[in-house]
Amino acid sequence: PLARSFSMTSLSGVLPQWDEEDLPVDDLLLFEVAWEVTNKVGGIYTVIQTKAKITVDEWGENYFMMGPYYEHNFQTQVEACEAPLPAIRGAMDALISNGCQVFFGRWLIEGSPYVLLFDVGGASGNLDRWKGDLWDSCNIGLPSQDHEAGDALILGSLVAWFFKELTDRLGDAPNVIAHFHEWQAGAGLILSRARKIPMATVFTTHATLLGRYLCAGNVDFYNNLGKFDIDREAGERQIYHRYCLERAAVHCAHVFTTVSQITAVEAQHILQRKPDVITPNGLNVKKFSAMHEFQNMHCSSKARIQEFVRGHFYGHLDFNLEKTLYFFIAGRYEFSNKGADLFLEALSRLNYLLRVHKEDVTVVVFFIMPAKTNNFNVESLKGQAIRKQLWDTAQGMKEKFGKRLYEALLKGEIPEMNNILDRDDFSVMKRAIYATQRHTLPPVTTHNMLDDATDPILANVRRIGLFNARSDRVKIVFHPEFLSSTSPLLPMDYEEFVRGCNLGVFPSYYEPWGYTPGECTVMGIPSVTTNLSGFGCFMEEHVSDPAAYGIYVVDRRFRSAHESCSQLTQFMFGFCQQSRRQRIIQRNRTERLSDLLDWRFLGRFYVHARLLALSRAFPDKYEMDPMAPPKGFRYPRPYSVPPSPSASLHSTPHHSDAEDDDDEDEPYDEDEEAERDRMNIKTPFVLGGVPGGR
Ligand code: G6P
Ligand code: 1S3
Repeated sequence: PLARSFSMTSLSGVLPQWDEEDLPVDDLLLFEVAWEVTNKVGGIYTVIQTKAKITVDEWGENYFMMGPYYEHNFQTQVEACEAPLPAIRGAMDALISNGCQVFFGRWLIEGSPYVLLFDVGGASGNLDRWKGDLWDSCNIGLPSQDHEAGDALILGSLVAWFFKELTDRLGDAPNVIAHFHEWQAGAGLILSRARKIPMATVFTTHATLLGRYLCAGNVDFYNNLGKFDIDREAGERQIYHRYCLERAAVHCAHVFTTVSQITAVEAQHILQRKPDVITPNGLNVKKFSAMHEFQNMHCSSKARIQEFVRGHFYGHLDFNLEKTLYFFIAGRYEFSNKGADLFLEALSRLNYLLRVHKEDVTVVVFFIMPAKTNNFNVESLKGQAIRKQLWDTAQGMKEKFGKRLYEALLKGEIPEMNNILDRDDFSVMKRAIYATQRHTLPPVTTHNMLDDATDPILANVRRIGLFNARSDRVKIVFHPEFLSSTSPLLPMDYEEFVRGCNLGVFPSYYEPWGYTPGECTVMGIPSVTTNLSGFGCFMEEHVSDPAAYGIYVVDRRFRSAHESCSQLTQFMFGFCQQSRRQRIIQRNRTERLSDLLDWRFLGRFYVHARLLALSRAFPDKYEMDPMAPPKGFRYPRPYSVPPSPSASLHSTPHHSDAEDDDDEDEPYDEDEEAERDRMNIKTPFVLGGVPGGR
């Protein structure tokens, strides 16, 4: 019986209905194992955490996450409780009575999933014995100096032990599905399979170990995928044992999945197995009741970024903030893997183009990538202090002015405007203005960098000469620390900052998925991505004309570095030439793609993988046509975009001159267009692409 039926429909209506068979979840238990459960390290945490809600909606009390126990994480994120099933309690007790610590509770995130956490440190006394067990079962040896691999083995041994105890107690029903993420969880899968534990297994890789290493070096990775001697490459990088764990886990799993098409190609070569299913990463998308709420939020967040800019560029504010655009790149500081190299080169070209075309647009570009620092630098702090002082001076004058005006009005007089402020007031104001004089250029970085001379961003800024000179139309702010709402410089959290920007630029070279452009999309902020990132490939596959929706995909796979850089420059230059009204229209379109990135839509690929694993592990009980993955889908081109590119600027929300009115401030209500797109109706009247254009 399909006890708990699960609906993945009812999104925008554009996305297809899902008619795949539901899983009989009441007869099953689902476990997901990952090093990042309650333990934030990187992107896998985002996957696990955002997916929890829909998985709990589907599986209810039959869903459990497993990961390492850290006291601090447990105390701050987990509410301890007793496991609901006697078999789980029994399996836990078996481990506990042998001196291992296992903790159970509800993870306090949306969906409140159950978590089972294993104390890796407390079980480290068993490491040598468990290394022997691993060797006996699959001939993989771990060197003593690799503590991370050692910890992964301890977690894996505890997990496999737990599954043995559990399935012994459960007998034939309910059946267990165990889904393992990334190589750190791989040992649990290898040992479970070696011990023939009766359960359906799925393994998902979020990046291959060797792929990441090779790309970070100076290697033409994608053109040589089939040519690497992978064993030797892994050995030379001293990751042979980790690579063996990863590859063994991939081959042991009933179903192997990865997060994108591009990583599937990589996995096929580097791990020597073609993924059975692509499981793209989604987000837990929240819709506002008012459709344009996100536009208002852009406006208020942008105002806060403008405040920072007023301080940072004090004395150099000769550019119009109303015509200033904010671009940013953010993420872990992997200079070339995340495409910061290409971005800087393209910014240098953009600066040139804006100058020679005498554009009045200024672009302030933020690099939010953590590096080693010794706190904020004096010049940046001083900038904010001066801005604050000017603000306080203005407020003080406003008070005085208002009081005197009020007194005069009470007497029935119109005051003499020239006398309403006295000489002292003017002195105070002049002093405040003198304080804004500076003899240095506004700093490129906000912090004292420890590796200033060798830092790759700074070294490249020096090479291209983007020092925030008055004549530069592209200004650089390198913030080498993740953002925080308590910062004295830029007191905003990441989400608020993204909302206030105009364009996220993520020209990655190695990016199995890449959450950053997806996060921009669901907030209605356009972004640049590449066809070497999982997200970029996904958008190209599922959206006709992604650029019309504010997703610019740079071709880094089939073009030379120089050509990719030119393309990125053109995307950014084209973006700078849009009017405010066009940007508003484009943001509306971008935001409409969020349904596509919602777990309520993308969760179906996980369901498919689980069903496939069940049909392979228990073929007598579960049947499935292994050749029938969830149906493909393509988001239609916005109908308001004219069919011929001649009528419009390529890759912009195609427009007419008539609406190139920069002062046009009110958000263009695109509801009507959105509705037409939903209903697949052609726009009845289109003047230059925008319905109702004047
Ligand atoms: C939102 C607001 C508008 C504001 C605009 C700024 O759409 O609703 O009031 O003018 O943002 O857009 P911009 O692209 O110039 O940052
Ligand atoms: C990986 O994390 P990363 O930033 O090291 O996994 C993420 C989640 O699947 C993915 O978004 C990212 O591209 C990978 O690289």
